Amino acid sequence: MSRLIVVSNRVADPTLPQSGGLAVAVGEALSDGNGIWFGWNGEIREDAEGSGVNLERRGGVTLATLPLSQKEYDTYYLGYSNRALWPVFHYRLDLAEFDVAALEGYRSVNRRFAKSVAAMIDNDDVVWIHDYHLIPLAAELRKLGVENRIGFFLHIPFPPPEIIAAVPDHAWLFDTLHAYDLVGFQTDQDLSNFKRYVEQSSADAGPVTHPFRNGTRMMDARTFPIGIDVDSFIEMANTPKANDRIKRLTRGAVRNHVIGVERLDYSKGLPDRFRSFKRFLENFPDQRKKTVLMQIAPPTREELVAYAEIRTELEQLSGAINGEFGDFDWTPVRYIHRSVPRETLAALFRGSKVGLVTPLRDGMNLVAKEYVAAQEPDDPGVLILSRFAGAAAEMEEALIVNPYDADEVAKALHNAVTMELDERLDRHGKLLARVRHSDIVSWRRAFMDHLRGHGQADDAA
Ligand code: GDG
Repeated sequence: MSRLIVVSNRVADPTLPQSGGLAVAVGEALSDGNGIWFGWNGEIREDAEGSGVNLERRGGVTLATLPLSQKEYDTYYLGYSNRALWPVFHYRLDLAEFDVAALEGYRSVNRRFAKSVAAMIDNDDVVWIHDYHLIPLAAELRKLGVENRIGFFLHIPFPPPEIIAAVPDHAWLFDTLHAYDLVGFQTDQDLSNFKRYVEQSSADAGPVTHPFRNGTRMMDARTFPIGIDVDSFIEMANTPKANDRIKRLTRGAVRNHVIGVERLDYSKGLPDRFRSFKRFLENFPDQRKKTVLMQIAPPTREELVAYAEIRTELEQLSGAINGEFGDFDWTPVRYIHRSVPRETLAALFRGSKVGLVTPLRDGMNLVAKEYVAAQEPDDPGVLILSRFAGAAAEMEEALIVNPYDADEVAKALHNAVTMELDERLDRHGKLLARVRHSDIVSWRRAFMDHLRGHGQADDAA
């Protein structure tokens, strides 16, 4: 039987609470099949480069993992993936650092992953590779003679070619995408940026046709907006324990709980969000003691300077807002720099009148979808969503804002906390229908159908 082999940078134990969107999505995508999830186990070991693949069975999934050496971690993971590609793909050339040794580490880990994956593949297996850490993996697999169907999904945005032009060796990197049978993006905008890039980099080949041609192989590129497991999230938000948490959250004088949840990453726009919340307190003094912003921001990539800086900035901002506006009986910003269990998140979403999701740039943003799913259908809260999240392309009944414009976000906050029930019901009903329509199952099915070659010809993106 044809198996699905998923490859991603990090393999997480699907039975433990995780905090990465990819981990959540892939764990759910594999749990109903005989799939294998291959990738790094999160360990750094000096003998890593000589070590074999460790196989174990967890929650219906076979995990095939290997460690990285310190040098691999520093170059492939921190250096190229997260100091160069992550900022560039999030339109932040100002934060990108390019380094030849980092690029070499990136290439060599992709080669090492390819050797291990090639050794596991049977003829009719299908391989699904995830995210920016592993762009050249299919090209490395092809070099080893792997002819299986291989797909790639980019979880983060694909920037315009004018931004990519600043990346040294970008032609090498993006040419390797042509080794895939299928390349998936979150939104039509990402796909169109990719098409423009291909067009501009093959100027003499004429306008790009769809699918893209590469020697004898045809690469198809399409949009597959990722979603969540809606029912399991609803269930999590409605347990007796969740009800108890919601009671504890909402028993004081504060009426308007505003919730934000994301890894502490500069792409998520947290300092701008705090400034917008401050503007809301300034512009709408009557809402002051009624409103609290709870921001949960677990640490991520702490070794990188840009992440240490944003942590300091947020601590200063939350302290300054609480110092200026807070009172003996009211703390306007509750900032939690720790990961919290998923069930607690679901309860906090349901107990909060406003979901404030304002990234400066985001591939999709699953938190926006989780917030909508968690709401009480008879008395739902309001989602405020950045126009720069991929999710904004679908979720048009949210209050869509420009996260750089503090006055606009402050106004949306006021609109949200004062919105009448009829309008909240109407918006929420439509949003929930959308979140259900493009959920995690439809995302995986659409991608796998296209990858296996059974996709609909007429739904080309
Ligand atoms: C990438 C792309 C794309 C957050 N804090 C905690 C926690 N989380 C969970 C959320 C959500 C997930 O992590 C985050 O997913 P996002 O989609 O919001 O963002 P990224 O991690 O940046 O994910 C993104 C995604 O991939 C999927 O393609 O949507 O654009 O950047 O599920 O609830 N979970 C727990 N504790 C926390 O403190 N348990």
